[in-house]
Amino acid sequence: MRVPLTILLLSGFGLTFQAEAATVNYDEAVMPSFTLPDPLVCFDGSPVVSAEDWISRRRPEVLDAFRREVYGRSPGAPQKVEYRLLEASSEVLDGTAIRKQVRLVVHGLAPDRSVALDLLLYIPKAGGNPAPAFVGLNFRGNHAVTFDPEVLLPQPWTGTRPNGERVEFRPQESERGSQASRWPIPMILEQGYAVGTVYCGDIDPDFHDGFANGVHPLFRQAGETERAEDAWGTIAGWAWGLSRVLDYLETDPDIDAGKVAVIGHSRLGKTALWAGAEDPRFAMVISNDSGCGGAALSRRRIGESVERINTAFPHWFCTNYRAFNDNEDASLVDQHLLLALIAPRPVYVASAEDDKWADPRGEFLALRAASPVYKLFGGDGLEGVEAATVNQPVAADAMFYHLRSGGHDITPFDWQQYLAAADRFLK
Ligand code: GTR
Repeated sequence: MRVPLTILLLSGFGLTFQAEAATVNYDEAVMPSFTLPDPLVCFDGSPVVSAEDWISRRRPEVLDAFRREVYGRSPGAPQKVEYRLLEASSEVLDGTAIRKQVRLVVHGLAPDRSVALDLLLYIPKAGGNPAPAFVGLNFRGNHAVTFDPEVLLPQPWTGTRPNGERVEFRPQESERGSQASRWPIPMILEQGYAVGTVYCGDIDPDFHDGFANGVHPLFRQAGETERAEDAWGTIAGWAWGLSRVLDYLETDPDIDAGKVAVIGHSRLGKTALWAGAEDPRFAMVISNDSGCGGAALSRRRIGESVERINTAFPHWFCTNYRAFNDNEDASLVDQHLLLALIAPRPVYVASAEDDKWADPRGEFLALRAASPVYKLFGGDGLEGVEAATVNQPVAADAMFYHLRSGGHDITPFDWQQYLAAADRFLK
């Protein structure tokens, strides 16, 4: 049974807050009232009057607030990365495309520490090189995004949860192609785009282990024992990994690195948004069903809440984010400001009708609330749009949204819309 949030808050006992933590609200009628931080008012109360003002004063402070309060602070580009071509073929997909599998060996502060990110890249032959590209992380290994038998299995890993429980990832041949419906590679190539992907677990395995594995230990200072409250979490680690992929793409003559869209579904959609906010080299940013901590407004507390996400996934965000458990109004930011950080680059937010956990309406409203920033740059905003009709994309210059019928997934329908939007900016 759902207990309206207001009743729980009015009853005013400590215990009720615990009860509230176990409650998920999907009803706007009992949503708490809130005021979103104004994109065009600086934290000191001064107005933002121009695009230059946004770039020089407001954007840096908003970006810094997201680093401090939400995702944590990532290191800069690593000092040393090696690129190793593991495999390549110019005769894939009936000779229409090139495949490359490149290992990015990323070194940390200590010379003996590194992690290996295996990038799977398909490049269309038609249309002339260099090609614009889509880049995103995948959930289960590069071999899962395609039935292509030449795609290498990811490296296995093992780890330990704080309670001592062992976690293992042993990639299986039988999983080849198991996520292929999410990656319509022939369709993307036919439309003239390259597509690149890395298994997210190459960057940081997705479980809570106190940041013992993945990229985080690479940048731990010698003797450092305590993690800072604003130290980068796993989503920031994944986003940082996407920037390393872009570093590589800048060296690949087959790719137009100035025309790379970063894309992600769900937790990897949160990641795509943060990658796009942190790294302005991404020319377009696409969030598919990213929900809480992604495109959805946190203050609505519809579906997954900040408290729920911090409890279920304590490794995704920085420790400071927990201060906003059931206390969203105390944050300097909300997720519309994350979308605003992408301006004036094209941003695409997509939701699915039945994906209530991700709060589709909250995703739409966040995008709409980023409009004033896009308008500063001379674009149109979505302010006039009340709601999206199912399966009918809406756009205002560089801002795109659709609400697909169906559930939490990324489908060929979603990709068709992303490709059409990309055609307007990346061709
Ligand atoms: C859910 C999580 C969501 C979303 C999703 C996914 O369990 O609550 O925030 O990230 O996983 O990544 O599929």
